[in-house]
Amino acid sequence: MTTAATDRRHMAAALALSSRHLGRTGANPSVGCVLVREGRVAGRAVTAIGGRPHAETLALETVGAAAAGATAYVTLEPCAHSGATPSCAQALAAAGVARVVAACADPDPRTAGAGFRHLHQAGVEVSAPCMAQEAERLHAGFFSRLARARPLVTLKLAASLDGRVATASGESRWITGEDARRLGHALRASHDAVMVGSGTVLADDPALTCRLPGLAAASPLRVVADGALRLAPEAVLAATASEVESWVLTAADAPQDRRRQLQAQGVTVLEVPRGRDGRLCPQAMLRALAERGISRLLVEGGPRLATALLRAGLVDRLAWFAAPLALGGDGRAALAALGAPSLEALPSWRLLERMECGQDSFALLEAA
Ligand code: AOF
Ligand code: ZN
Repeated sequence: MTTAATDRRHMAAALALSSRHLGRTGANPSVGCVLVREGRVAGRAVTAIGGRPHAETLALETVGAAAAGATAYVTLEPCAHSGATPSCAQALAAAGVARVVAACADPDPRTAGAGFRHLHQAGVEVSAPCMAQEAERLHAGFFSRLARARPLVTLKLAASLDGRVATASGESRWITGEDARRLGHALRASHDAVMVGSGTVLADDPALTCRLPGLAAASPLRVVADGALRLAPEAVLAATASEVESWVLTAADAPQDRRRQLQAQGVTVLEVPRGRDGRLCPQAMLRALAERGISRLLVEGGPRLATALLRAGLVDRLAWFAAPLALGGDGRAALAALGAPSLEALPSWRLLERMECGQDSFALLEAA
């Protein structure tokens, strides 16, 4: 096998590892690291849950002295900043790693090339990029937060074949089946936060947690976009705020007594300016989340919030479940008017993944 092919094989393993802790490493990207010595995998690790320790530190710990002469495959440039512990670039060099293959550079200003420079100066051979496109997809949330000051936004929709989410009377449980719901919960686990509009909270009183066996701790933080602060203290999201974090994005003119009541229950209330249409400004909502470390945001509806984000061009990915059911024109549409004057004016989507999910079908698309 050529060096390039071997590098890709090990990098693919590092990328797979990195995907395991997506949405669980706080403001830190989930990085994968594979240590290879004499053609054999000697150790591997992914950034710890919560974001620390970093992947390289953990992988080096698993191999001890055997790191000498090894090649490290990392999905991101090793960090260059040291604090309580040495930087990953320092740690790799100090352990005697001979070569580092990195998928892509780290845009964090504390690293941004300094990790590579340090390795180089320490006599470690550096090869990068390697499978950069795949790595950029995995680290897209982290990159988005740093470069655009907003999280990567994935809009999840579960609709009938004709794009309806409820009957005319509002009945929506359950349009998609058990398998689709399980995948929906796995999606939650791989995101830092899940957001809904206040209409959805009033209609469904959702918990928005991950209820897959063994993955309850992977539940994302919950966010409600709620300009008028309609979230009732009795709502599940408010009542369980001490167990799983709940944040409410609201306007400065929201009722003070309701705000105090929710805060007393442990709900974090954040103020966001209104846009010209009187609704919470979508850009400002995302900025507020990014400022607090949210890199991967899953939006679960309802139609108003989904439409506002789409109209503002703020949806990066669509996670679309389609159920084998037609609800007809009197059913409630998944999306409200997008106001596009022509087909060309609408965003187009590139298919990343498609799969069957019991009776339903699932497609993951990214903005083209
Ligand atoms: C690595 N390996 O596994 C990760 C890295 O807050 P700190 O000190 O943990 O630093 C966070 C930064 O470290 C983050 O912004 C990103 O640049 C880098 N993440 N680096 O070498 C890792 N997760
Ligand atoms: Zn590091």
